Amino acid sequence: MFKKALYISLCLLSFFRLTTSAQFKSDSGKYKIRLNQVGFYPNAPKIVIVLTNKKGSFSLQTPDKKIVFKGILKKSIQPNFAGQYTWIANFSAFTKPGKYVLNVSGLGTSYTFSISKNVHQQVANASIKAFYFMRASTPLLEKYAGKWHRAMGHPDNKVLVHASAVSEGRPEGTLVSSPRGWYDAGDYNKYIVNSGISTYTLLSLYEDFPEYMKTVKLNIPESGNGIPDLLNETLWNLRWMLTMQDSIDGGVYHKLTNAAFDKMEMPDKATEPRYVIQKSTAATLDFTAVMAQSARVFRQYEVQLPGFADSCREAALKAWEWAQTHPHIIYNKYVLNDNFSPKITTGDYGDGEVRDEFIWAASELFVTLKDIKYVHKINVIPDVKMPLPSWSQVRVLGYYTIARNSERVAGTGYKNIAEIKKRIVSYADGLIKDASKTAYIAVMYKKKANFIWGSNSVAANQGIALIQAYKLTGDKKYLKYALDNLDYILGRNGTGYSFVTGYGSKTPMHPHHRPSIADGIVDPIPGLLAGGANPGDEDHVPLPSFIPDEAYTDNDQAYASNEVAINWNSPFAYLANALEALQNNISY
Ligand code: G3I
Ligand code: 9MR
Repeated sequence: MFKKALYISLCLLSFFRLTTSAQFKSDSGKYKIRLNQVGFYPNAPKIVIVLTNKKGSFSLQTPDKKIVFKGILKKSIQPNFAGQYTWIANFSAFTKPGKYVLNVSGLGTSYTFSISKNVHQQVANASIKAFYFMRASTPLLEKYAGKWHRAMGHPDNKVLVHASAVSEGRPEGTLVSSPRGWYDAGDYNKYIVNSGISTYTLLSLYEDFPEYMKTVKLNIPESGNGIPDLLNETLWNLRWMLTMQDSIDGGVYHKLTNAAFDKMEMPDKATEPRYVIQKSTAATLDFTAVMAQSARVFRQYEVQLPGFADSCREAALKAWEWAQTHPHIIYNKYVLNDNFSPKITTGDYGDGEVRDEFIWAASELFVTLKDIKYVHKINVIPDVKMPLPSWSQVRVLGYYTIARNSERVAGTGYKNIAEIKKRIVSYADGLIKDASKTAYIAVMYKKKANFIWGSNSVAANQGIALIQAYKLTGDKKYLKYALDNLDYILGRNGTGYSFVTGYGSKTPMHPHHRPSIADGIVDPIPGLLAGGANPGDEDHVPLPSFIPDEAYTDNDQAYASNEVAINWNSPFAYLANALEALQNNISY
């Protein structure tokens, strides 16, 4: 009842809010002019959304107020989710590099932004470097981490086997060593299911753009060792994932966590006992997929990493065998906590439907081993659906793998390759249909249902789908739509925030991220993508609006809209880096 009253009053509030916002009251231009706060490529589209209710003109100006371009605002074809039309400033035809502001007559002036080549390079690099900041079991040294250097947290070399995880040779309380890995998110726990899609997405960035990714230098401890830094960073998590497999039976623990979430303290202060918890089919299959992919990717680095690709292949095969004999072991916290102690209340990543995990794992094994038996065993195309990838929905990850490696498997006789490619392209066609009619000219704006917990990863994963379609067809139109979603994340959205810490003029300062909260440093750790607008309000922190695309608050308690997570940063890293790599192919 209370929530409903709150909802109605917040809706009313947001209706009258076109002219005011506490968050931006100092300058209405900065609040009402919604743009990619980082900037634009010289020859790419340059679209800015203006929140006003009347027609008017705009000008592009240098910081010293010299007008370099003039235009007329155009009304959006569709209203936004609050029912209001937006006005569009399009200055794509202006291509001269420099620093600029956009002025809208009667409204004010935007933040300063750049037009330049490589305009997203820094934020793209930071989106990968962010994973270094998420490393468990190592100190972050000042020469790599700057002012965010910190002591080692979570050595994880004495982890307890939880009662839910006992097996032959590993009774309850057995100590296992499971160091390294990335912290999942704002919490300090490590979850195989979420590591699966996150690691895959970074490895896919390498598989799709190897030459570009070889040029990306991140200043991490391994830099300069002959392996691209993206892969170096990914190895930190892969080596942890390998320890999560029970070497006797091949099954993989669902997660390595405390019994309960830590306090808001630095990693080295968080010393509660850690457990490996219950093997699950989803974790074991996600592990299979990532290890099969790793075996393929790291085969090229045999000299630097002797035996690593073989270890990954063996681990993948053993995990796959376990999943054949345990095809439906589901992680369910209620069942687990009814039967075992201590009770485990950390993140679930529970997924009751594992058919998609079988498809993904089989696809990776098929491509790596060039052995058709894996995809013949299961129904790879069970229906017409093309669900957007997320931690719980991984089917299409397998399709991407088959499509991007179609030459590698050409000789296997597999009949579905053309069909899989066709589906990816028609899925992308569905995404872009009418996207330019939306109030913010972006695929992300087509459906209210996109605004869920981690909505920014929806925008980024849509971007990946569009880039896959570009790679399959060579049609540059898909890149423009992918760039729209990048613009969305970097500020052309209903909140006016660039959602990446440290990149843009108005960025999250209070993410739900324990080190950023506890380190006493004003600036949060850079390069982290906040979850984004989510009217679900599962954390019950008051939101400024329940309109789907406005439902965001920069509050460190707001884990449903302002947490950070590896499975959100990784598709963002893919999107930002892929567009950097492809920038010369984007034109307005
Ligand atoms: O998919 C449904 C959608 O169909 C429905 O319309 C919508 C309406 O509520 O809900 C959608 O599901 C939501 C799902 O997130 C979307 O991904 C669930 O309600 C929501 O509970 C679920 O939240 C998950 C959350 O954990 C709670 O379990 C997030 O996906 C997941 O990213 C998040 O992960 C946490 C870890 O548990 C712990 N570490 C931090 C991490 C990030 O917050
Ligand atoms: O910090 C936790 C975050 O990582 C999770 O996404 C979130 C939902 O599971 O839970 C957070 O922890 C909160 C817990 O659920 C309830 N008590 C307060 C904790 C910190 O805000």
